[in-house]
Amino acid sequence: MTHATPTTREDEPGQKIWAHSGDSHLMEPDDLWTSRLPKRLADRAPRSERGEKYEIVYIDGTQIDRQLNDFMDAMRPPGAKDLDLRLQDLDKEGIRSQVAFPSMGFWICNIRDPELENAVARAWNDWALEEVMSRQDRVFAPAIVPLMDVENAVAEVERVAELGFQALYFPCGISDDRAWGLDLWEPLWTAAEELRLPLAFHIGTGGENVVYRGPGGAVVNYTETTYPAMRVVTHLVAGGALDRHPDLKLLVAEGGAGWVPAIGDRMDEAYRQHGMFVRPRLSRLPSEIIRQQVYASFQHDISAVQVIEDTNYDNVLWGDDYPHLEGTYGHTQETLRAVFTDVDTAIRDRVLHGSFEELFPATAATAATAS
Ligand code: MZD
Ligand code: MN
Repeated sequence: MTHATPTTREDEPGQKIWAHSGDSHLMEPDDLWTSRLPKRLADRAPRSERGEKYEIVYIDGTQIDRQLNDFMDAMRPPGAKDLDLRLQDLDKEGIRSQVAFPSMGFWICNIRDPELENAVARAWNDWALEEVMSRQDRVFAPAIVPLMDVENAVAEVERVAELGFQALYFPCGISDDRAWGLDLWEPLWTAAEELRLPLAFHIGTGGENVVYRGPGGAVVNYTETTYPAMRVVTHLVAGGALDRHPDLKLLVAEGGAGWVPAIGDRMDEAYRQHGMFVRPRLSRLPSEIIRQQVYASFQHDISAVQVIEDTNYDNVLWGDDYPHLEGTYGHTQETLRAVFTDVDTAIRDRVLHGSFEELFPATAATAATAS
């Protein structure tokens, strides 16, 4: 099932604005791992239990997340767990394609046993391929990479590239001894660049999500999830990984985009004013590497679009964050009209189609043939 995106970008008033989504989510079935893994592993895979007030997520016997029930219940559009209903939701909201991140799969990076991590990650990738991607051409998932053993990570990256995956999912949070800028990841970046697989980091992963319970907690906690995303960009740019791999692209999903050119300026200032301490030296300024290789997605932020004109940073993607509460389900068209009112058509095209199709060229092909 495919749908025509408007041939002219100038939408008549009231005509639907079509967009790709650079940040959506799959909601995994409860039996994803129990139906695919031997019992000795399935019993330790991510599972959630609903208590009086909280939904608790356990991995390998330990609690790794706790969400207020009514918060989790609020994230339930009709298509959350039903692919056919999801495609109907996409048509209603005006979404052409979605790169759909994990939900429960986000917790795999918390697993500390390499065998369990590898089995759970591979099972998630097989499920996404068989149950979602092979059934239609508008929703595709970034593959989960088992991170505990880099050689094994490279093997899974090569396997999923062969299977047709178009991106790799990474958690923003990581322990200091395995920080993303360290050379230990070099084989992984080499493989991802050679296989043209963008690194798709998503906020709110790899660490605690509720870090403060005082006044303003919900707003503080939400904003706090942006900071590890900034750290990913600074480490992969200043550490030289993106400079060494100029064809490697980095997407930071759901962290907003207005801060990206600003962090480029901060890094340029450090690179110049603290030049005597800078290691490694880079072949380009940090802000140039960011402009050429770093992409970011937002849902509602006005600043994400405003910065494009003023800073010439345009690797900005819009995302529906479907079916999560922070997304635009139910008010996508109103959001797109509000965000893009009086915005240059070329900039709107870039944010709603161009950046996405640059990151995921295969979708450009299907979008072009949409009839
Ligand atoms: C993937 C992460 C995003 C976040 C965390 C929230 C607001 C709160 O009673 P208490 O101890 O829970 O504290 C009360 C308080 C109101 C302070 C606290 O509950 O802040 N609640 C909701 O959990 N905020 C920061 S936002 O982490 C990035 C965005 C919201 C959805 C999010 C939590 C999703 C993500 C991401 O890893 C997950 C997942 C499967 O879907 C949701 C939940 C779970 C975590
Ligand atoms: Mn998201």
